[in-house]
Amino acid sequence: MSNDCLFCKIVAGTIPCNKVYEDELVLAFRDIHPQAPEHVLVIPKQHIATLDDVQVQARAVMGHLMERTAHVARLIGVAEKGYRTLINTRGDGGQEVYHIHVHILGGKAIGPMVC
Ligand code: D5M
Repeated sequence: MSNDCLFCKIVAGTIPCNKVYEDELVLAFRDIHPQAPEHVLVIPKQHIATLDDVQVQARAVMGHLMERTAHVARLIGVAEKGYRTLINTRGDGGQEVYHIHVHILGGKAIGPMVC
C-alpha cells in the first residue's frame, strides 16, 4: 500500500467506492466520472503505479487482473455486445491516478479508437 495513493485508500476502505466485484487480489468499482453508460475500473489491490512499473513478480497478479476484467465485463452486462478496455500510462497517456487500473467502457457503441 502507498499512503498517498487514492486507489490504495479505496482498497483499504478509508475512501468509499461503488464496488462491483472484489476478491483477494483485485477490486472493481464504478468510475466517479463515467465516460460511457457503463464505466468500471478494475485494479490490483497491490500498489503498482503504472503499466511501466509491472515487474516479472507481478505476472500472476496481472494475469488475474485481465481474466477478472473479462469476468467483470460479463457481470455488468456488456460482454455480449462488446466493450473497450483501456490502461492509460503516465502523462502523455492521460493517466491521472498512479495506481494501475483497467477501464471497462461499454453500454453503447464506442466505435473506432480516435487519438
Ligand atoms: O483514470 C482515473 C479515473 O479514476 C478517472 O476516470 C476518474 C476515476 N476516479 C478518480 N477518483 C475516483 C474515485 N474516488 N472513485 C472512482 N473513480 C475515481 P486515468 O486512467 O488515471 O486517467
